[in-house]
Amino acid sequence: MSRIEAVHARRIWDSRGRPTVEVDIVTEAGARGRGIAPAGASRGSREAMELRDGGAAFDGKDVMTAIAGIGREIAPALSGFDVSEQAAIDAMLITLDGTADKSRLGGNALIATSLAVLHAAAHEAGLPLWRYVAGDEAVRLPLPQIQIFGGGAHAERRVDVQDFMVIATSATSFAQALEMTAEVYLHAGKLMRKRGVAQGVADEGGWWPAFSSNEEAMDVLVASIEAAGFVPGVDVGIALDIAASEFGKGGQYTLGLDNARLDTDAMIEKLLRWIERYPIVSIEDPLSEDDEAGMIAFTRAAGSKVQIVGDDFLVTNAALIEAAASKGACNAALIKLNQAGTVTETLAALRAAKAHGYASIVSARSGETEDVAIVHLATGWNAGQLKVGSFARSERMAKWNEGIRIEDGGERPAGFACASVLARR
Ligand code: 2PG
Ligand code: MG
Repeated sequence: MSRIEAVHARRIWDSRGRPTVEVDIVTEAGARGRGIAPAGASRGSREAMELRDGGAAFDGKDVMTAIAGIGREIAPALSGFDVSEQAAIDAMLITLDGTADKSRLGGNALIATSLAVLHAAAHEAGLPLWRYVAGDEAVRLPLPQIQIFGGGAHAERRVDVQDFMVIATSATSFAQALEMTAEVYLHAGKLMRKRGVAQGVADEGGWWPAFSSNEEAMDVLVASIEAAGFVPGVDVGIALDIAASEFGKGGQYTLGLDNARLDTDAMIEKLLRWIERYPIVSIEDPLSEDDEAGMIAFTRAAGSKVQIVGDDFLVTNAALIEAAASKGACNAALIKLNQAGTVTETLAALRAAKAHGYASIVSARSGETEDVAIVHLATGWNAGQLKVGSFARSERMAKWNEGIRIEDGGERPAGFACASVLARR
């Protein structure tokens, strides 16, 4: 493969209308790659730091400093590297930044650059991204987790739980999983209008949930699955992202809707009652990022029944995943590129998850763009599962639709990751 010849960064806008970083790379052979940084709203405190300008403009969220850093430092440092040397390039980026949390050049600058390099390499190889990263490995399209209601930080805390999602557990193809979810999403909207609680959509395209309790949301979700003609828990299961770090700290959880203040044990009791009552197959961040003891206790109590996913708790960090595995906290890891900050570190986290028998779910952020790289990576890295938000709004649909194209394309993956990929132990 050939060397990197040109690097150019610009400011574009994400799905919330906020500035973000885009990087274009051109190789000597003329191959092109483009990387775009997504942005989270409910962020783990140990994630790679975004570099934002501060000040009055765009609520302090401008990224011109990050973009200047790419032009001034990253572009010259990249010249001379062969575009296929992803690991060496990422190691150089980490050293160049020089901070533990990537705060000097910015995790947003680094991930956009790292992804642009990967795309350019795939382009130069003449392969779709998923096939390029898969190499000779037989890989499968991921099982989707799709949001029906958005809550928490994505809907002004209208309900405590952040993501009420479904997983089409009886689907035998990616396209069929989407068809089934489309019916559930449609019927959920109808049921909400009938109850007079329809208020548009939240940040990731899920219905904005004007419910009076978290349980009401799950009751309506079960009714929506039935109205769509499916058997809850057989054809379609519920996946929740509690995003508990948003309302819990130091072993205390404040649930606004239920008007309750719970300690770790009471929070676990509540979640276990939900698991008994509803067809839940996966729960993400059930306890806050600082509640390791709670996470271990909950995994012990529920890990044989449901998938327990660490997001803020594991922040796509191989060392944190290894430490959690040694203590029995969680049985699955969410994998977000911008939490890690480079492609190589993201892949290391995914490999650590697999090595410890954890399931892995490649995930988008609440602030997204038209970029569809994560669908290719979830497929090519054989992650097993994919979460990109709801079944509406084009920054989400672009990704689901790309999965359909991969499944339908000439050079197909070996199949579809069915419900057996869901972790239980
Ligand atoms: C999450 C994501 C996606 P955010 O918590 O898993 O739902 O949200 O990007 O805001 O962290
Ligand atoms: Mg989460």
